[in-house]
Amino acid sequence: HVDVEESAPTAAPPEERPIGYGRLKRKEDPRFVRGKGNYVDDVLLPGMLHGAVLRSPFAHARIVSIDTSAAEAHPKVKAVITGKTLEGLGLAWMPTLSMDTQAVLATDKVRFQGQEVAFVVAEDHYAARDAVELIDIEYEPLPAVIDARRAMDADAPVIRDDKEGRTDNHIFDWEAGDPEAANAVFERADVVVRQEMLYPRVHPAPLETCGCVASMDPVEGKLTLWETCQAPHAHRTLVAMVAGIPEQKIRIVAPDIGGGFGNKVGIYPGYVCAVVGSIVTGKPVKWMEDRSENLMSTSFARDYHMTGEIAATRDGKILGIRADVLADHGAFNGTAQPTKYPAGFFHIFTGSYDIEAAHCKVTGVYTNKAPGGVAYACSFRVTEAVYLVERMVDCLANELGRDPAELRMQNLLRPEQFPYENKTGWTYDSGDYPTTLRKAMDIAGYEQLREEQRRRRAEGKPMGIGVSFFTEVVGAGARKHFDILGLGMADGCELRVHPTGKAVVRLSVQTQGQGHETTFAQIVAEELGIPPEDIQVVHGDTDQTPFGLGTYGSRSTPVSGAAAAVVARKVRDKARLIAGAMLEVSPDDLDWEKGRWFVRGDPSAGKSIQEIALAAHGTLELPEGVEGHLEATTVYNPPNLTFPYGAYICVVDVDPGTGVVKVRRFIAVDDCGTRINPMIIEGQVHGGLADGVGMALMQLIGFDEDGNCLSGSFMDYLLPTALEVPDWELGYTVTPSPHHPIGAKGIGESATVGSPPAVVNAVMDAIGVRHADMPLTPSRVWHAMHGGVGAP
Ligand code: MCN
Ligand code: CUN
Repeated sequence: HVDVEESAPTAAPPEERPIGYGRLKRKEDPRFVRGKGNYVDDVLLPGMLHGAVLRSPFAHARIVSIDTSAAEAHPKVKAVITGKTLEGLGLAWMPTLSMDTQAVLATDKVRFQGQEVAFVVAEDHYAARDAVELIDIEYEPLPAVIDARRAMDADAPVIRDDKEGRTDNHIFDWEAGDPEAANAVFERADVVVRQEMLYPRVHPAPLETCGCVASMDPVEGKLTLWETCQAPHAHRTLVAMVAGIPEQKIRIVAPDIGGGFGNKVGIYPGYVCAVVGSIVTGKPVKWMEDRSENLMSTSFARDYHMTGEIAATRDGKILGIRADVLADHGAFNGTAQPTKYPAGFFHIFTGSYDIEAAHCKVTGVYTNKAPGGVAYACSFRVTEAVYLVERMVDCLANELGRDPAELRMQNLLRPEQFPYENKTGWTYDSGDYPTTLRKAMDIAGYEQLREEQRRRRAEGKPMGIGVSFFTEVVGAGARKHFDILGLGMADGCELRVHPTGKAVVRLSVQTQGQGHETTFAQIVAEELGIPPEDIQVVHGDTDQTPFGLGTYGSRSTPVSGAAAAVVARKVRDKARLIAGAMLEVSPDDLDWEKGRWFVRGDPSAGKSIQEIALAAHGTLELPEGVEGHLEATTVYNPPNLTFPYGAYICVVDVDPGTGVVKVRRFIAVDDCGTRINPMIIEGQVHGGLADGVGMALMQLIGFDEDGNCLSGSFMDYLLPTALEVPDWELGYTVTPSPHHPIGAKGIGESATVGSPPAVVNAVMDAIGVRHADMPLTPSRVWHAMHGGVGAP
């Protein structure tokens, strides 16, 4: 049954009417709530062995010797794999998503604490762990580079001396915008505000850690790899290239995924080791990391040291923005981003404002920390960009003594400026920013809140109101401009309507909790009039789905969602030809209404899509040029990205005695164009807002000066719970994307991107300080209030 919630806004004007039954309950949830999900760790194969990784205790050390004899003598151990073993197979190093190299198992040096050094395969998980302890390694510790700002010092130890001729820790310099134009506006500006800020290292921390089951069939030579993975097809191609296994003999299966948040985009050494373990032992090998391994060694996020500058006239017109960034990429440059853009999409840092000039410069460096980067619902570094510009606008408001909402209203792009070409090369597709900000202010009761704040201040109770307005850029391709390791970011889709009128749609993207099994059925349902429960969504298995680059950067709806709409329209066009033959009229004389073709002027003479499907598979004489059956395929290559946006307002109370921040209210008005399933959208926004509160107030992957990771468990790396977050107050506006077939933009990362600056702006507003860095823990807030760290 189609379960439409009472509150579905069915009376809304057409452009606001959700797609394909709106608030449909998630088709995937019955199996999750009944404990019937099938995660990688649920995969059990006959004779399966278990792997465990030995990791480096040092951040930087030379490996003097490795003695595996005691581990090999363990009665349950089947294989011990070291860097030496892999060297023999040409697999000691693998390419990263940024075209760098990463050690699979260390051979020469370890370069971060937690780096993979050896891999044990044993009969059970416990034996594998025990045997890891039996491996004896002699290390010669080296000085470590932990602070990125020291990475380019003349006396800094060279981390990547594995690369020929390397004498420093520099990775890249990259810039966007026009430096001369920016200089010119900064010179004639009345006011220039400059602020340094750190977006600290954080971690996506999905509830399910990373892992895989590798099964090499020695007879067929076929590798099946069950993986926690956001991009199965890209992984298959990579595995083929790295391991030299022919691509048609590789099957990647991403079963149910317990959260990805960017953590499951890349390939980790454990996956490669499990594959090698299976080849060596002739048995399937499972490897699943634990929580500490996940936090310490897999893809982190952010770690951007930023200096922002904003130039304005005295009456508050923003003229230009500049940014100078030092990017800490850890020991191997493993960030996931399109090849052309080493700093991801950071150059959207001009935000939502009508400015004259902009320039940004980003330098990437190696440090002795875990590799990865970009991950954690970031839309390829849009998180950092939005944080920078939204903090800078507040710094400007502070300098000018202006209300931050009013200052934003003055500078926001106006609806008639769209499509808007910004100063760093993006073309914003559509937007009505002032309406969205106004709506957020109305829901918040902004004027009354300011009143209340004045009252409370008089009583010595610090209360803060933080505003942020963000523009995101999601939905890469086009393939010409956006690729990962040379693979263009376009996505295939296949749709078959079976004889009984039930359909199967096959996607190249991969849900990790976003609800694709529901929303993609809704897209097809909207286009064909087949009810969503009659449409099966297949994804996450390279043997069953068309090629495409997977789910990250909130690209599923903008790219794969578009492919689903296009393929459904192809099927509808074919159905028209068949309906013409069935009704013995010209297809040109047929009109479509949801679910059926009928004769123009005679609505009673028509054929439903189900009747047409049966006829397409039956004995009907099909018209010239029409093949039997009812199916289609497509590859969607987007003409532009989509630019969702939103206005967020956060209200906090700060305890003046302890510095504890209480987020009292949070208002979020998002615009993701046409809304497919409002309930799922709200869920995405709720999750992202919680992430934002977490990053702003409590999350940090920290290190001591020797490079020991101080955040290796959930005792130290804090995830916000229901106690730390308020009841979210959501609103929305709808500005469809003009180039997307159904007008939808992405939503999966909007709230994570937009909310941290709202929280930080609120805390700064409460305590009357210009800037303090995240996470705003009680001690940091207290010190900021009392003129310590972070005071202006
Ligand atoms: N949607 C909709 N209407 C729109 C836009 C989206 O109904 N106009 C629906 C989509 O159909 C989809 C969901 O909202 O079911 C998210 O869609 P989209 O914005 O296209 O994002 P993706 O599906 O590509 O998801 C990726 C994004 C990313 S990159 C991270 S990181 C993140 C996020 O999604 N990871 C998540 N949200 C997550 N949510 C969960 N539960 N788990 C994760 O790992
Ligand atoms: Cu940056 S995390 Mo999401 O794009 O997979």
